[in-house]
Amino acid sequence: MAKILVTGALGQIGSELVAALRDRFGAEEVVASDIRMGRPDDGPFELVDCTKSGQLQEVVHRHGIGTIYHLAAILSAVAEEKPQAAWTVNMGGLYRVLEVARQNRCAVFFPSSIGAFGPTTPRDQTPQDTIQRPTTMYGVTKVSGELICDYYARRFGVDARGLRFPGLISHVTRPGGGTTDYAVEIFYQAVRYGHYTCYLGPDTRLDMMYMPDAIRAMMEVMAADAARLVHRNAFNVTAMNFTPEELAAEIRKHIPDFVIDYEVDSELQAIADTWPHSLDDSAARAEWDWAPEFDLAAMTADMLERLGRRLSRAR
Ligand code: NAD
Ligand code: AKB
Repeated sequence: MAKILVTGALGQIGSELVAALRDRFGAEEVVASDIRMGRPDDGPFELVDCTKSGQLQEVVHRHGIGTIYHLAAILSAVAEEKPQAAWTVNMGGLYRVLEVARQNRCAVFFPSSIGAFGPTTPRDQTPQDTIQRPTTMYGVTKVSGELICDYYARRFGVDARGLRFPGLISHVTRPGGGTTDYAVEIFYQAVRYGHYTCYLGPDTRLDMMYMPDAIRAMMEVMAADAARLVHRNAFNVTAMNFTPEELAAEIRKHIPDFVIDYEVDSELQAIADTWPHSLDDSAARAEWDWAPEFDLAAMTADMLERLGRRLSRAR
């Protein structure tokens, strides 16, 4: 089997995806890479800046790569602070990955986001195919990324597939500068201090997913029967949606004294206010049998149990 390359492998998703891929295919079959040096791991690691074609080419040739999970990116909150850098990394990186994939016949996974939608998109049960006029640089790069993946598939036969993820909640690696990060930070603060000050308003409803479902979704869409895929790319996927108030109420079922208060960050709130409340993921369900396992209650119980154990050991 040709090997797998993961870019941005030290991030929130990559740190768990690499472990899952190595469990499935073997440690030596999965090359983790990032622009920064990682912890010593149980398999190959390469320093790769995804905006540098030469570095990508060299690693793809040397390891005999057949599939690239392209996770390297700048997320929404940081992208609004540094829009030029976000364009360079998100679009420059993806373009180079697709070119290397075209030249070496690699398959590519590209993660899009609820950020690919905008204020004129229907916000409830957002359809798979709908208006996409995002007003953030992150969103602009995600829509452009979806389109260029479709183009490379149609024009050059690159097997590019992808998902539109909602906010992802996880306990292994802290998130890297997104608008939905509150839904992770709240758990660390709840376990440590029983208190969290939220930067989004109490009624901000956003779609979310627990990381085990996200990892499984990536691997399932890449393994899906191509003949069944009508969309191939940018599938809406979701598992739950909630507001900060609703998440706090769920946490209180486990930590009754937990307190949430609010200091709204107007810039992050403005981003969240342009994103969907809930996605319609029926295309993913119909075309490759997508089904999430974790709802709000199951995710909250698992997060608190795992973080509780880990943080108490660290004390
Ligand atoms: P992250 O910020 O945690 O990790 C991104 C990684 O990319 C970091 O380790 C960083 O060092 C690396 N990186 C940055 N610039 C690079 C470059 N030039 N070359 C190589 N590596 C570089 O992000 P994440 O949460 O793991 O997200 C991964 C992908 O999934 C991104 O495309 C993101 O937009 C998308 N996504 C994430 C979420 C989420 O909630 N985490 C939701 C929707 C979509
Ligand atoms: C972010 O908030 O930027 C990400 C995302 C939903 O794409 N978590």
